Amino acid sequence: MIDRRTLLRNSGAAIAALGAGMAFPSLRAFAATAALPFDNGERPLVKYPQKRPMIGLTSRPPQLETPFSVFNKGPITPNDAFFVRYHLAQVPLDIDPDKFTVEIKGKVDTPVKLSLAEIKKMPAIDIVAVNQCSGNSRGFFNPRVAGGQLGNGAMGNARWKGVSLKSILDRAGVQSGARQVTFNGMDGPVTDKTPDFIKALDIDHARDGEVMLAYAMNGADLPLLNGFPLRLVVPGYYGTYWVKHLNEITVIDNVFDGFWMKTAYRIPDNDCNCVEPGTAPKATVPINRFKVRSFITSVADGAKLKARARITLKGFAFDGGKGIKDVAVSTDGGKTWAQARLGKDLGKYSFREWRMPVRLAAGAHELKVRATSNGGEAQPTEPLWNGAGYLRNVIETVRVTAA
Ligand SMILES: Nc1nc2c(c(=O)[nH]1)N[C@H]1C(S)=C(S)[C@@H](COP(=O)(O)O)O[C@H]1N2
Ligand SMILES: [Mo]
Repeated sequence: MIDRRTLLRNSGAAIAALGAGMAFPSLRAFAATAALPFDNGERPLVKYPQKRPMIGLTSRPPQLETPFSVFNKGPITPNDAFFVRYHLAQVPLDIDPDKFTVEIKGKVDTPVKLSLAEIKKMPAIDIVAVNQCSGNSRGFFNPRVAGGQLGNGAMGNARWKGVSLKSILDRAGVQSGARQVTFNGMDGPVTDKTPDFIKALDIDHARDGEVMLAYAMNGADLPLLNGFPLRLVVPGYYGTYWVKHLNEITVIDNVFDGFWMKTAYRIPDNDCNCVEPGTAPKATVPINRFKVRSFITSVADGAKLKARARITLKGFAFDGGKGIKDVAVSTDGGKTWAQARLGKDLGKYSFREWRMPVRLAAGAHELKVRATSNGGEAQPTEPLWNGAGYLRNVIETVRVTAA
């Protein structure tokens, strides 16, 4: 086994090489490409430290998508297949877990700097939760929008272990008048024209007992590119809040007005969080909880299946934290629907598997899947549009032929 220090040192060197514009050592060995099903969807399959070959979107900073076939293997996304998203090119490469500290400051009675060892001594919680980028599936937007043209692979589901943010805040003692908490990680911009990546949560949300500082993912240390050694986990909320390499937590008595809250990651402030394509919203709010979604993972678009054979369709659904009430499947383009059987419940923030046996007559079929949450939220039949390409959750369609 490679020890962690060697692994990290190697990871650092490999990523530094990329940053310097040099070819990544194993890149040549993975000359394969993947094709996402929209215009200009050809992507290289790239190999990064602690990751299997992933769909590469950018290399500076690294942005990697999970190959969709991974999601058919089970409801937990393996660490080496988990997607990666960064905004700023200065990714921290040399993190010594023995020297790492996270500072809690601002409107608190006792500002503290906690080491990883101290955090690991506190009572641990664990929770299975989906992390999904706001722009997951942006490449399917029509009309197209600016931003990373992602397929459906900027999401993943993991068991996170760490300490609740509440216990950390209690330890420092939140003062009266506190309104929000801000989160900053060790990565930074290359030039000071780019604003540092800092996110904020309302104080009540921060103290709900579920928002956590995670140091483990699926029973192992966080991979370097997923926030080693400590990241924020905000169950049910889009990935933008899940600050990686978290080392600075500040309690404030106002509403944070940094770029990544005030200007970026905002959605139309109306019932559908959508606008007429090509128009701008009147008012916006910070992006927040996941919209309900569901996918078919067992058959790919364009698949050829055996006519009249018993085939078990399979996939998963998730939402922003009410949990999945039911999943319905159509094999006739949405004319008729049947209930799928739900798999094991891993918690209200997790992927929920579903399966349904079908027999398809010879010919072309449009398979559709539609989830409803325990809160009554359903997926739209037509895609909703917003200028940032966020929140996609239209009912998915997979076209197959049976012969
Ligand atoms: N420090 C830091 N944390 C970050 C980001 C970042 O750029 N820097 N990006 C956020 C966004 S937008 C997403 S979608 C998630 C992605 O988490 P992952 O890379 O572990 O999949 O990280 C979030 N946390
Ligand atoms: Mo994101």
